[in-house]
Amino acid sequence: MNAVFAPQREVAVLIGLRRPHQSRWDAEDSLEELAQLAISAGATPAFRVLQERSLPNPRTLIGPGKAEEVRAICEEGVDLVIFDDDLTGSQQRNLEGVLGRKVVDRTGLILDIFAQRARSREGKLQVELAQLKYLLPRLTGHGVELSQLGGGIGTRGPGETQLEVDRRRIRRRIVKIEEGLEKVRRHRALLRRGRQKQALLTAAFVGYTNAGKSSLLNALTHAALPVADKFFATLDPTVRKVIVPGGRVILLSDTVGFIRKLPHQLVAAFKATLEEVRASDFLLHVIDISHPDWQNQSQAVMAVLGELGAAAKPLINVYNKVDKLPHPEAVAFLARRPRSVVVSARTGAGLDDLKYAMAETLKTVEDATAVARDERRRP
Ligand SMILES: Nc1nc2c(ncn2[C@@H]2O[C@H](COP(=O)(O)OP(=O)(O)OP(=O)(O)O)[C@@H](O)[C@H]2O)c(=O)[nH]1
Ligand SMILES: [Mg+2]
Repeated sequence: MNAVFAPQREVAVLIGLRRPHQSRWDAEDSLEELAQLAISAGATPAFRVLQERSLPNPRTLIGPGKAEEVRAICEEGVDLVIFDDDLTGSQQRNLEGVLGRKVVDRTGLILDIFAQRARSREGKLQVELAQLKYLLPRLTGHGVELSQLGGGIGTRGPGETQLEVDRRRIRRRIVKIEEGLEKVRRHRALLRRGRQKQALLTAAFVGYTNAGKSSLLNALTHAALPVADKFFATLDPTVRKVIVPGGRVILLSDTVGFIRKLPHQLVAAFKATLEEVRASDFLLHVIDISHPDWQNQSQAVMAVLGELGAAAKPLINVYNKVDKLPHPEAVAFLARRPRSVVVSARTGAGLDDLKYAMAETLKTVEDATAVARDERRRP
């Protein structure tokens, strides 16, 4: 690519709050993850600020002294200020006033990444829906306070009447998108019914973003799905066939990854996509065992599965990226846990074990279905 046309990466300062109950480690991990998100969105996280506070400041989240400190940092060529905590509409506006820079929060950042990645019509509609739902409560007019300031720079903007018009327009658009997505959902349900008629069982990959779900699907099925060392590389679901020991075919579906504090607007908007997870016969939970925070990541995934009503599904823990560990033997104990395999999508290690585990799970799923059927038939 010609460097002249390469888009300039925005320089960002990241800001986190550490609550008294939170360990420094926790707060720093969360800020580190925010940095990964910022990079995935195309920004350069150049500065980090962590403030210890028991209660967030209602006006600006961080205290006025800290805000002054951040304002000084902004002079160092910063374009963008990213908060790890969610901001209300008025906090965001107050902060933009104080700092003189664009301000976004974690949810806004994640929504931005999704908007950049969405390719399919369905993906784009879902992201737009989440963005509008995020925007709606944040659309507050300057109203009285600013009209008292007498106009001029910074006071121009939508007045209350314009805002009401905007709000109504947004609500209409939300209804329209929801109708469109309902059609997508019905179409997907039809496809699923077709698969059920052919008695094909399905397993869905779930896992933290960047855990290696798409890489594993590629390794198991010789597909060529895009993979990337970025958060949320995959948004649209894909289905591929795999043959497991015993000769049975399983349909594997890959989908969007999860993250801690996954915006609820996104979970709700991605209902059509995430239905693949809910409707699958069992789950393959991919865990990046080389990540220092894998246990918390795995818990975050289970929490989202709970939100989706899929926590009780049969599940295989797939501990991935074992090739990255300096002492792979140290995690051999994980493979001895029930329904757990240790693998590497990169080297292919453990993939046969994974296929065996799938064949076994398939048997238990079918047995359970047969029992349920017999019970229904019993007079
Ligand atoms: N060393 C190593 N790297 C891996 C392995 N599996 C995946 N990766 C790398 O991890 C990064 C993420 O892989 P993806 O397959 O895109 O992960 P994903 O879970 O699909 O991520 P999202 O779609 O973004 O949620 C890529 O850079 C992969 O090359 C592995 O077994 N070993
Ligand atoms: Mg992926």
